Amino acid sequence: MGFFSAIKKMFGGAEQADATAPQDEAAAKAAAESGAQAGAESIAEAAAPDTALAAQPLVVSPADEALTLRLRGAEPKLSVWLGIVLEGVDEAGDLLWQRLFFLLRALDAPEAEAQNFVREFQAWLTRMDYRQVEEFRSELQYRLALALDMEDEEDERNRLFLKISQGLSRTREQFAKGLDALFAGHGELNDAFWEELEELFIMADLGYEPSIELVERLKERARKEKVTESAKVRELLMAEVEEIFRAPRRIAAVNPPEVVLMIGVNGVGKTTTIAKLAHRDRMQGKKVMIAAADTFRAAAIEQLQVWAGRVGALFHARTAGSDPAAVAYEAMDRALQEGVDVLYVDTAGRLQTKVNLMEELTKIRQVLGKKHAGAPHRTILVIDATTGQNALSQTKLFKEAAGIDELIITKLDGTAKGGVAIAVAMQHHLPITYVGLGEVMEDLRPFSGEDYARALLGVSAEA
Ligand SMILES: Nc1nc2c(ncn2[C@@H]2O[C@H](COP(=O)(O)OP(=O)(O)OP(=O)(O)O)[C@@H](O)[C@H]2O)c(=O)[nH]1
Ligand SMILES: [Mg+2]
Repeated sequence: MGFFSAIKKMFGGAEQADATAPQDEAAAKAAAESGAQAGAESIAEAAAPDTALAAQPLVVSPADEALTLRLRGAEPKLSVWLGIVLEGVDEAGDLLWQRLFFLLRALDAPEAEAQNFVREFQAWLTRMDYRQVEEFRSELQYRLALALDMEDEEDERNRLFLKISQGLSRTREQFAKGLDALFAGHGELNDAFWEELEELFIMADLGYEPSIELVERLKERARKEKVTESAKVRELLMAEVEEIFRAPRRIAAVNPPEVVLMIGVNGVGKTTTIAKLAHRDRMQGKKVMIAAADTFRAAAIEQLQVWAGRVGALFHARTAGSDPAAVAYEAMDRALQEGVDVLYVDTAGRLQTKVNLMEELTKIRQVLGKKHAGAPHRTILVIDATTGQNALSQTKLFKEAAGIDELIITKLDGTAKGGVAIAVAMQHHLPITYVGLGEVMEDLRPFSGEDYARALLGVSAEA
């Protein structure tokens, strides 16, 4: 999508906005007017009567005009715009829908997409039973950022940094404090300093070998950059951690449907992470299918079905106890026939039957690839940060048996073991693509090594 260029044009630099304003406004108005009529019928049949959207007739009232002027004069940030349109709106209702349409139109969103966005948001509010703006404002902003493709913008990046920073607060507390004490206790770099640093890494759950390796890398960096004071090591560490997370680029091109295989031991968050990823895709207008190739428990299949329903994804399953590879095969077939953009395949995570589990994964991979060349395009290992060192052996095991393209680290919120991300990335040279920072949809966020390094070391965000 990418409406951001349009947004910048409309609300951005004053001179430019003035020069382009008349055309933009006229075009937006014309688009909104023609869309409002076309949209009215589809809404009438799709929405329940009590939540029917009033397709706005776009009579420019003085209030709308005032709102337009304020948006134009505002700092070009989604949070600021949202703040303006939500002024005086305390709960879900006609005024909220009206204002949301206003914002989406002002941001040049095609009418059908605006209608769809509001309708889906209403359905979500009903399901969650939320009424007060306070309860859903954050989710609303998250959805807008995804739908408008604004996640890379400064505003969202700051929000993300804040989230990572909050999530890592317990890890940081332990780590940054230790670093401060270490720097205070040593002026010049010497063996005692490096030994203490190594201990600190081990305590932050980096693991024995990775800790030794990291200290070696820092020594090398200090030598190259001719650093002799301990106080400078914080900067070296920041640069090194960023470097560790700089994973080699992979070919992103896929022949649709893109197939994502989710693997990991039980309880790490595979199923909820699929739901969160599917939600992101749906917000970006993709057609998604989720396959329940975890056929171990009936409850697991039901859990996935509920999630698929919530995020608006197609769902494919068989009864509990069925062959997981057969489920994957059928889902692949359906995904191809129904023109799905992304197919997520959930798998079971029992490690106690290690050999079987790995054989099962191999079989799933084979049937997917047989039906659709190149599939699975992404095999994602989900690891739970709270398991600490265990994450390292899990990664090794799955890498050898099934192959891994990406890592997602969940439950970074509230753990003091966040250092494990560094250890895994360093030992296995795998990209971390997302991190889980809580249980709700917006808590799955793209991973940024730079933000992670800053958050861990207690350095504030830079744009
Ligand atoms: N705090 C927190 N909880 C999370 C996060 N991700 C997942 N969870 C929770 O972890 C629990 C297990 O998640 P599931 O998605 O069922 O895990 P799974 O890997 O599918 O588990 P099995 O199907 O049993 O193998 C759920 O209660 C989730 O809400 C996260 O990032 N933070
Ligand atoms: Mg599961």
